[in-house]
Amino acid sequence: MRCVITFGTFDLFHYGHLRLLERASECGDKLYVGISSDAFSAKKKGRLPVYNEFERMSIVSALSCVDGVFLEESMEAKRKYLSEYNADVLVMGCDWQDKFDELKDICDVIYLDRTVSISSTEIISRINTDYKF
Ligand code: C2G
Repeated sequence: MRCVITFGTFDLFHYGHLRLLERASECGDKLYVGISSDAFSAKKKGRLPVYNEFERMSIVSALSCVDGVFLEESMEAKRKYLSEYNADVLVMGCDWQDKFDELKDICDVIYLDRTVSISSTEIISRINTDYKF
């Protein structure tokens, strides 16, 4: 049973997130997703996500390609999570290219192409410019 893990904030869930998760699930038999906690997201992005951690976990865990979710509390805790799940593969988008290669001693590390011209930040700016009522 090949276990795949990926991590992310997955705020304002969008098509780029979906494509990443679907392709990650094709890298193995089970896919578990570490959802950044609100506190970790605020530290990483300098602001709280629009959707809180409960909402983001609920949305991602509802996807047919996802077998489970857990809270990701820090960037440094990856090795712990990967060991706890006995993960065979870590999959991340290429904006993280080479950033997690030090984990190659415990699992394969795959970086997938990002989906262009969509991001949570892009969605917020589109709303601010085109949907200001
Ligand atoms: N992603 C993508 N295409 C996009 C946007 C995001 O493929 N247009 C991918 C990212 O590369 C990442 C995943 O979707 O692998 C989640 O993206 P974010 O929610 O932005 O997550 P991030 O802030 O990169 O958090 O410990 C790692 C971090 O938790 C990753």
